[in-house]
Amino acid sequence: MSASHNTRKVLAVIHHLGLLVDLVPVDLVAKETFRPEFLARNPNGLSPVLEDGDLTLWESNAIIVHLASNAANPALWPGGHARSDMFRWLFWQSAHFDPGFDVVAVEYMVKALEQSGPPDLAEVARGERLIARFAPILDAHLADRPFVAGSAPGLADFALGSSLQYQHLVSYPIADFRHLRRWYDHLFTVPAWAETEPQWDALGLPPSPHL
Ligand SMILES: N[C@@H](CCC(=O)N[C@@H](CS)C(=O)NCC(=O)O)C(=O)O
Repeated sequence: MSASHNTRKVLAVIHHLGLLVDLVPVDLVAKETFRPEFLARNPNGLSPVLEDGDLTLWESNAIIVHLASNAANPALWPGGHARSDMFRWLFWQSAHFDPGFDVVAVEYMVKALEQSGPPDLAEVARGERLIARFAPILDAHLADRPFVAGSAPGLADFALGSSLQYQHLVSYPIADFRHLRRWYDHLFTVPAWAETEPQWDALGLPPSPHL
């Protein structure tokens, strides 16, 4: 499975919906997303990309929305206010929740994998400030619910959970957020989440203690 957290959320949704897809792995460390054939599909040079008929779609949250909206699965594609609530968390994940975790993971994990130099501690501090600002909001939201939108896992859980996927490799400052940590542990009871855990050993990294 891909070690990219943005790709993992897409894989989890594919798995949860039972979709049949052809997976084309890209090696991020080898910078394969900057090859012409990849850039033709996503000029950002970022994974993942979905090709569905004549549609080529990038941005992981757009991809999971596309997949869920085309599948008749009310848990992943609710109606009315619940859909608006789901979109709120998806946009928030991308704009606010993910960047802090992403910065810290890049500085400590990606740079080590790429052998591209020591962590920039100013960047780490910036990422940690973002986590300190936004993680308490999700922690408080999860105080009285097992999943982000209630009793069943949905797109918001897969998206937000992806931001934490390196948490056994990178010491994120989340020790105080006990509801967040309980929710993330609980996400591993969802087969689509557990079974799309990256193969860390293939990257020479330790396995997740959640499995
Ligand atoms: N907002 C984009 C972010 C995609 C992204 O950052 N992908 C990472 C992997 S998790 C990537 O391809 N990184 C390669 C690079 O930065 O060179 C999305 O949600 O799809």
